[in-house]
Amino acid sequence: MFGSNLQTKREAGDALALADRVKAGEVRALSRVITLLESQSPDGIAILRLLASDLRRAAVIGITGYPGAGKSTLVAQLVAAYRSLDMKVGVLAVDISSPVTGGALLGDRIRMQEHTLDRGVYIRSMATRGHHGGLAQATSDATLVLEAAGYEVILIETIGVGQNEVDVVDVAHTVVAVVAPGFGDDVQAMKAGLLEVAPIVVVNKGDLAGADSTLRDLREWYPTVLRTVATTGEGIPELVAAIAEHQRLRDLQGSPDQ
Ligand SMILES: Nc1nc2c(ncn2[C@@H]2O[C@H](COP(=O)(O)OP(=O)(O)OP(=O)(O)O)[C@@H](O)[C@H]2O)c(=O)[nH]1
Ligand SMILES: [Mg+2]
Repeated sequence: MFGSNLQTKREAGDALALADRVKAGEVRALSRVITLLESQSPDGIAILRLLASDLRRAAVIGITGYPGAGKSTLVAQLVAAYRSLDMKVGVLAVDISSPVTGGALLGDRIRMQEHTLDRGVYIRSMATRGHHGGLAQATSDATLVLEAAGYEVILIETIGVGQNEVDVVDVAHTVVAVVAPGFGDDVQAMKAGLLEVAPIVVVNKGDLAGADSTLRDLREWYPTVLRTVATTGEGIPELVAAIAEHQRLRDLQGSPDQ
């Protein structure tokens, strides 16, 4: 019995040490804690409790939309934009292995590569292992860990099909729905789901034919519809401004959940 008490004490000490390292912004510690939380380990949950007492306020932004719409490219641009404002940025890429575009994880890595040497940027793929609900929990937990580690902006990329869109809405303060021109029926389907919950709609690939008619169509339905070209950065300052405006209004309303 004495032995088990000692072990419990040591474990508590380990948890405390790990929590302190996260608070100090140590990347290896925060990666370790996110991994613990992904596997729903009791240690991870204990550490999360220690961190929760010391939260700073990060802007949590969900970037969601159909496979291949340009979400990762857009996220890389947003990372650059927030870094130029000298903010520490965390990226959580959820459900990145889309069956449609295939090998997207590698693609994400390549597009994000320019940021991986930047100490002010943390990029993490979240493993979902197929169970719905676990995704929301692990992503929400990881967001808290990043917040405790001093990240000021947290971008969550997720594919907005099926139930996932509900997940990102639960976690993010601002959701940006990304569509690309020529998605036709998909855009119609999104109107009934994703677009309804996203205060900001982005028509990315604004350089492609059909962008104008997609913009016109969506502007009849939604107040904030922006055109971007993620590959060149066109429209990114306007998107950053729209996100800031949404967060400002949200803060004014004093949303009860954060
Ligand atoms: N022409 C054009 N191509 C773009 C634009 N943005 C992204 N792309 C291209 O579209 C492809 C998909 O981009 P991603 O950023 O991987 O799209 P994604 O939505 O993250 O894809 P998944 O993660 O697989 O859902 C890539 O080949 C990009 O280079 C754009 O504004 N214009
Ligand atoms: Mg992607």
